[in-house]
Amino acid sequence: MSTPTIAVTGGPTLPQERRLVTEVPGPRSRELAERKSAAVTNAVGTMLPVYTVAAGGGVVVDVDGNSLIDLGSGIAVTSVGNSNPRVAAAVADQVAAFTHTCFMVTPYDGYVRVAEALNRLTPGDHAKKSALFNSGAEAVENAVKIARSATRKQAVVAFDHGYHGRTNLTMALTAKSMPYKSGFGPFAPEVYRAPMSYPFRDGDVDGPAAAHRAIDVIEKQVGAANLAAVVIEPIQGEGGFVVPAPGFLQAVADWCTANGVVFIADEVQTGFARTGDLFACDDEGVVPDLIVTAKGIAGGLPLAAVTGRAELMDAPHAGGLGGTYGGNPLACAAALAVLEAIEEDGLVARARQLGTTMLDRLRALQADDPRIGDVRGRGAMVAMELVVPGTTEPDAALAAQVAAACHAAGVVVLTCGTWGNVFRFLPPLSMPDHLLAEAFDVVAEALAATKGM
Ligand code: PLZ
Repeated sequence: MSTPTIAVTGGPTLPQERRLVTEVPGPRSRELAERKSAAVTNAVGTMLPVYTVAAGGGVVVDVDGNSLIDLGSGIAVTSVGNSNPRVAAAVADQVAAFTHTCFMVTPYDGYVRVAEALNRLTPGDHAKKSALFNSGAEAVENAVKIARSATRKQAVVAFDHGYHGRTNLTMALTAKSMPYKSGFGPFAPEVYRAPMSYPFRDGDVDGPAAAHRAIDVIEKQVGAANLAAVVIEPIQGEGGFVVPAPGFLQAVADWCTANGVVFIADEVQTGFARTGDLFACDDEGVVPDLIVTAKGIAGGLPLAAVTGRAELMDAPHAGGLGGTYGGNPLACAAALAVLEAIEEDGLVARARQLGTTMLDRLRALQADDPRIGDVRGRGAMVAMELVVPGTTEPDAALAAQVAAACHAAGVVVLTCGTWGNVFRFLPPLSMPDHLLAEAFDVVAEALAATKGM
């Protein structure tokens, strides 16, 4: 039987197959892991220490020659596929032309074109402007700077289970202490937390009621008069792929509009076709004042953006925003190629298809496995929450055990969630059907193997 292959420009042609030639991790990876632990701070962890030499389509190939199925996309980054040929070619051309000038010194049109594209594609048809940065956290920080500058107010509200980054302000915005915050304080002041809509754990509280609950906390504990911005992930990522109940986001956004508060959607993880729309806010037609994007925007090159209402974006003084590398020409070239790939390869529709396949599969598993408390997600951003049967008590140990079994069998899976008990699936949108099916066979076997243990 012939194995489908994918041509990776400038790189190898990668057979689209799961192939294990050693244990995982193999001897070469283990040797590199030893060097890593001598040379790299232990504070930077590695989830699955197989050292990568190539990746593309739906696979990651390691130094030992193992080919693993990728259900993580480097945490929702390589949505168009790793080393997507279009992206690889665009970046190669740009490297040959020039690698950096600093947009604040002598600018270039790649930056402007990315800004134009974001202004056009993000939710809402009002006048928009953009600014480019390097990482999700940096962009979230800048969105808050813009909101504070525009409103002349200081307080910021984030939500339970929220994740926004690891810099000082974004640590403050992030909910979970370990591993993100513990021991790293003091944190930025004027950050407050409101309750999220979390249908699996919320009983009968519907979207509008959950919004009412959050708004009540905000009004009583912060006050709209002091509040510059509300920052929210329309589907939470690190916090557990929490999809708020319908109506929640819109009600919070409406309250912000009525109260002179900037509604900031953090679409760092959900953006660029991942959820089966170009942006997760599109699903319910929610129009944020500012939208923060990163990850999937540039196929793995570091790029992030804040896009929003022109009058808000222009509020800070001239020269008030920037950075040496923000909107680097290589990253901009990659982003333009990513947008082309999303459109021409029909990746929004592909995300929906992958999502349907994954949800069907997980729901079938759930039907006779009470440890799968909840199956949820949208598009190619799907999760199962593992619990003690018949309860909502998180079972993180089971999640870790099943993940380890998947890794050993050559499938890259990630966990997440406040309690570490959520199994998340983020395949590249270039994932072929046969590999997705095989990966879920592995997940099913790993779950079955732990039954009754
Ligand atoms: N906002 C919604 O998901 C990054 C973090 C992994 P950076 N999520 C992955 C880790 O353990 O560090 C993320 C996100 C949302 C902001 C960020 C931050 O983006 O590019 O990692 O800074």
